[in-house]
Amino acid sequence: MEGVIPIPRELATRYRRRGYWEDRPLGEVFHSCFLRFADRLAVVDGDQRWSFADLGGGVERMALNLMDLGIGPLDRVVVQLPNRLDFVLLYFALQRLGAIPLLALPGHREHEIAHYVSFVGAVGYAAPPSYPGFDCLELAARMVASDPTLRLVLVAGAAPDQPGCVGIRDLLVRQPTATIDQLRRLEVDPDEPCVFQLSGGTTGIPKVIPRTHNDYLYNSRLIASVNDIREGDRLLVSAPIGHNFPLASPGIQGFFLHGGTAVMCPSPRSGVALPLIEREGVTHLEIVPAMALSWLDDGPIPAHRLESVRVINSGGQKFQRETKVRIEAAFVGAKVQEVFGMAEGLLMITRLDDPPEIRLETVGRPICPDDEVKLVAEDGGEVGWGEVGELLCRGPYTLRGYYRAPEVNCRAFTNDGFYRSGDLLRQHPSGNYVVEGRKTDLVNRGGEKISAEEVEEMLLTHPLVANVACVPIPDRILGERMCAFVQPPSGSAPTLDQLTALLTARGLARFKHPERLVLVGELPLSPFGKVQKSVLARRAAGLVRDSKEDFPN
Ligand code: AMP
Ligand code: DBH
Repeated sequence: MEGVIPIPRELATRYRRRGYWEDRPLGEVFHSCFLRFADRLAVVDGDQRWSFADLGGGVERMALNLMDLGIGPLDRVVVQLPNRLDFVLLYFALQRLGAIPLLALPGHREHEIAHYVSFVGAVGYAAPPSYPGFDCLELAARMVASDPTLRLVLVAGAAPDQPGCVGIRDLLVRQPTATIDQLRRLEVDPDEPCVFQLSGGTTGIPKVIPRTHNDYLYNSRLIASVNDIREGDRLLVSAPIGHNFPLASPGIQGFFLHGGTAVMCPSPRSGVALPLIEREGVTHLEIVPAMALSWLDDGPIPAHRLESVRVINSGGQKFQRETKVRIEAAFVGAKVQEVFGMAEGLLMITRLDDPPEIRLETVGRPICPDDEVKLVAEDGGEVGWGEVGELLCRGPYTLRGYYRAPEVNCRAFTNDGFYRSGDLLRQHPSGNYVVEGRKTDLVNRGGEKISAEEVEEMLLTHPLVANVACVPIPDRILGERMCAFVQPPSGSAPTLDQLTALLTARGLARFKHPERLVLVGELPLSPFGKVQKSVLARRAAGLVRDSKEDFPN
């Protein structure tokens, strides 16, 4: 497909020979999976409980009806659905057709959605009628009127009376004219994209990541193989379902490959998630640190019966060791298994049988022997063992370029096709990796570079800090100083002196101490749930502009 950079032939041949790439379209693989596990429970969504047989039937009916609506191989559909059964049905129906869902998140708004629709030339947009403060149907109507390619609006629930709108559930009820034979005859090339994922992007609009059938299936098989998924296991889908983590790493794809159940959780709040874990006997969680911290702060977790949980996959952002220890204490019998993942591809993961110290301290290591990982210094040369460097990666499920982004790609990839992640890692004596921060997550205080994460990690141990993010605040003399945005636990708040006392007691160099404290009710989170430092950095800059005096020394 134009705009997609393929993996070079000699590597592709190797990945096929070694069995990583199966050359089967995702839709076909999951179709067999639904047949194979027919009697097992596939999806729980509120009171609805669908077996794999139900799901397989629903997906097929939906695919046929979408075919009637003119959707076929390589057609793009922007999908912005919440964690409900509708997503699962539509996602796998689009896979059956070889169409390409672009997975937007519920938190995206007109700015992003309208851009994605035109950028990828989408023919369809799938959404609920609205999200809080955002009328999806109204935007859809405007986009249909102005966008030359967009012609189909798929609405969660029943169809509203609006041109071009079809209810997603109507696609289960209608009698299709397309036949299963026609569906089987569709030509779906497993080297073409099966989904467009989005990069987290801290600046600008997230970039579009093409993932092929071959690489995306392998991604899920690979990580599911070390996730201890047993018959009858249940995954709580609490982060936005279209994101690479809950969708594919291992997520619902990995669970379905093993005949496991996906329990749809409509909100990551503890008041919703914990009772659902108890009611459904959930065995696996996939959480981001902000979620864990808010559950711990809401406490008391032991009030619920949560002993069904065995594996807590955490990822997305640095998960502090202390938080892992606290969350394991709250979920008695469960182990935190960290995933260092990216929608761009590479996955590292701790192994459940790694010694506890290594499991708590590191983000694991790659799984595939052909994941090529390098840590490099500024000059591009590899750093010495144990030293911190930028993570570059390449492999059978890592992208070679963002979709239609030649200029970005020149910067984001090396000449030999390694993705420059911007993450700073070092290798632990065990061979696992430790995340030290991001290249851009530094405060430059008069030339001294301070890693924000190093300071945050210490501050998080203070009892009056529920969550924290440190960002640069502009300074006339030093260029930048560090400003700590602290979310205190309910009912009390720390002072800067108290925090400084902790850092002094822990022996942290004086120049690394934050020099300004801002208390916030909640840290701003990205649509996926990561703390958005770019928003805080802008706020910090605003604080300086607004103050009459120079920033105090
Ligand atoms: P994205 O490009 O939005 O998929 O985000 C991927 C990025 O999230 C990685 O490059 C890391 O910066 C960050 N990330 C993901 N998992 C972890 C983790 N377990 N620990 C620290 N950072 C992580
Ligand atoms: O942050 C991520 O993008 C991420 C985190 C954990 C991810 O893509 C994943 C696991 O697959």
